[in-house]
Amino acid sequence: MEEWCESMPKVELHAHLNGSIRVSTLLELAKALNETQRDAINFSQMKHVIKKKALSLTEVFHMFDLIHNVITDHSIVTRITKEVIEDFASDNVVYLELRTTPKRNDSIGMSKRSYVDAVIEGLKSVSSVDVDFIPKTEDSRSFISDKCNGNSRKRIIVRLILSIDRRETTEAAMETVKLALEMRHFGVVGIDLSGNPKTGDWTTYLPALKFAREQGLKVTLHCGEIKNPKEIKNMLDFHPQRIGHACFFEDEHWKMMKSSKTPVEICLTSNIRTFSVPSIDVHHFAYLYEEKHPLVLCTDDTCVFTTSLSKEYKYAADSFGLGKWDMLELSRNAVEHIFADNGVKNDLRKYFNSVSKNME
Ligand code: 6MZ
Repeated sequence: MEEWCESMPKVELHAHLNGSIRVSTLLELAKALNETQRDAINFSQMKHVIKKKALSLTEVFHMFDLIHNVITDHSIVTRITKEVIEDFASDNVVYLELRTTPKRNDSIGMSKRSYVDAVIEGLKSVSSVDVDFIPKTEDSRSFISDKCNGNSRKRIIVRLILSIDRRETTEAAMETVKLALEMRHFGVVGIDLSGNPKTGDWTTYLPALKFAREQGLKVTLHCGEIKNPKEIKNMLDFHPQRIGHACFFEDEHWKMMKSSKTPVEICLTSNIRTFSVPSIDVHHFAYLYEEKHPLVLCTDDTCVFTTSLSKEYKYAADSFGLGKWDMLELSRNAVEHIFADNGVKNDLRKYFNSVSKNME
């Protein structure tokens, strides 16, 4: 099963760039920073957190602050983007929606725009695999069809989602949405709301999220990571294209979700390791899967949770008694919920069809 989950093509729709930084890179950058600026980072604390099996949400968000501290210039943003793409491609992810929060940091001359430019540089700089990130015109050659035709180089389609951090103001959230609109020709397809769920208020981000939707961007929301029934209801009332997590849902929320058929990005390891779900046998994956509700297995943060998309599939198979073909079907179904255009969707459908024939 492990080999099967590794070798089958996969679709990743919920991966945060900085949370997916390579562990070796994180340690290398932290060590270097520790040598030049002793106060900038607590290296031993970082090593300790990386090794921990279970992390409270507070510890997870502290970890993100530690990671953000090592991102001291644009070239590091470019490097980590490049490596994250390479890592997903080597795990046989054929379509990746990578999300990241555009960051302004005046002390290093970084604006939200220059941050996203550095991410795009990272996409361009991958050389070990072929990366498709520029949306094509309807009649252009299919990227993934080359793969069906026996091209042996690994290929990955990447689209970007810009995240609004819950610590941000309405103005900052709006700036991110405007940036996403400007960067559509570089494959930005949507907006995400994320960050510490204990922070901020839904009404702060609503104007920017509404604007994003009006302008044709897709929206996904971190929803129900903690118990907050009112916010969950407001988020579901907004009708986002997808939601992430859905851990603290009550009957009323499940009802709303079922009638709207909103796809759920499921991050098993993340939910278990942060205690958002007490144990895997009570994870809502089982309920949603049985109900045939649209769902997609995702990693969240491969570095922070020491996981990969193959591992998430293996975890689901082992925990819920699913077979190899169930896994491939789950992966294929994810294609229906991507934010990229129908051209990409059709190519991926064809690709999965040809792969499943070959795997028979
Ligand atoms: C909520 C999360 C998250 O944007 O700097 N992030 N937000 N819940 C989660 N699950 C535990 N995992 C990651 O990537 C890191 C940022 O993504 C959000 C947080 O805002 C975190 O700072 P970027 O690339």
